[in-house]
Amino acid sequence: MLRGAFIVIEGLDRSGKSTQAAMLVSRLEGANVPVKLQKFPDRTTPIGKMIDAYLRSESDLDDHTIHLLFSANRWELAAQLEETLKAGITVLCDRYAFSGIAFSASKGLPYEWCRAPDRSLPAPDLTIFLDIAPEKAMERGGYGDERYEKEEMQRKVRELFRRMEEEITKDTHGVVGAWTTIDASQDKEAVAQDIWQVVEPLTDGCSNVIRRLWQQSPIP
Ligand code: DGP
Repeated sequence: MLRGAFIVIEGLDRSGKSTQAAMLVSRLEGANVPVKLQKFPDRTTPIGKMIDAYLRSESDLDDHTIHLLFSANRWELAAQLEETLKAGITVLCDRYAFSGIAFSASKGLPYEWCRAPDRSLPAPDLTIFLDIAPEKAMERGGYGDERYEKEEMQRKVRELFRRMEEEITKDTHGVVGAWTTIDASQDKEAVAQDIWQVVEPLTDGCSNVIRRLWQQSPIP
C-alpha cells in the first residue's frame, strides 16, 4: 500500500492559508482521497496551550523558549503524523517548521539556531507557500490582536520565507521536499486552482519512504 502524501501550506498571517486548507480538504475528500488536516501550532495540547497564552499576550516568554515550545509542539505530534501517513492517509499541515524559522528569525534569533530543533522531523513531500505582500494581507480585514500580526514583523517574515525558498530551490540544506510559491493575492478560487494543480499528482499516494527534514537518511 502506498503511504499518504505529506503536504504543508505556509504563508504570512491573513494569506488565506486556513481557507485554502479547508478548501483543499473538501476537494481531496470529493476525490475520495483520505486526508487529515493538522494545524500548527496545535493549541489543544498542554504545550499548545502555553503557545496560545503567549500569542494572545497573556504570558511573556523569552524568544528562545517560545521558539523551542513551537518546535516541541510539532515533535509531540510527529509520531502520530507519521503513523497517519503510513496508514495511507494524506496529511495536510496548516503551517510547519518553516513558520518556526521565519517568525523566530524575524525577531533576531540566528537563522541556523532556529532551524536546529526541527531537524529530523518528518519532511513534507510538498510545501505550498501562499505569497502575499503584507500590505495586501492587511487589507483583508486587518490583523487581529495576536502578537505577531504587525506589518513590520510580517515584512521580515516574508523575507525569511523567500530566503528558505531560495535555499530549498538550490537544495543547499538537504531534504525538505518540493517547494512551490503561489500568488495568494488572486481571488480564492484561482488560488485553490493553482494549489490543486500541484497537489493532484500526489493524490495517488507516495511510494518513497518518509524522509527527515534537513537530513539525508530516511525514517526506517
Ligand atoms: P496561526 O494559528 O496560524 O494564526 O499562527 C499563530 C501565530 O504564530 C502566527 O502569527 C504565526 C506564528 N507561528 C506559527 N508557527 C510558529 C513557530 O513555529 N514559531 C514562531 N515563532 N511563530 C509561529
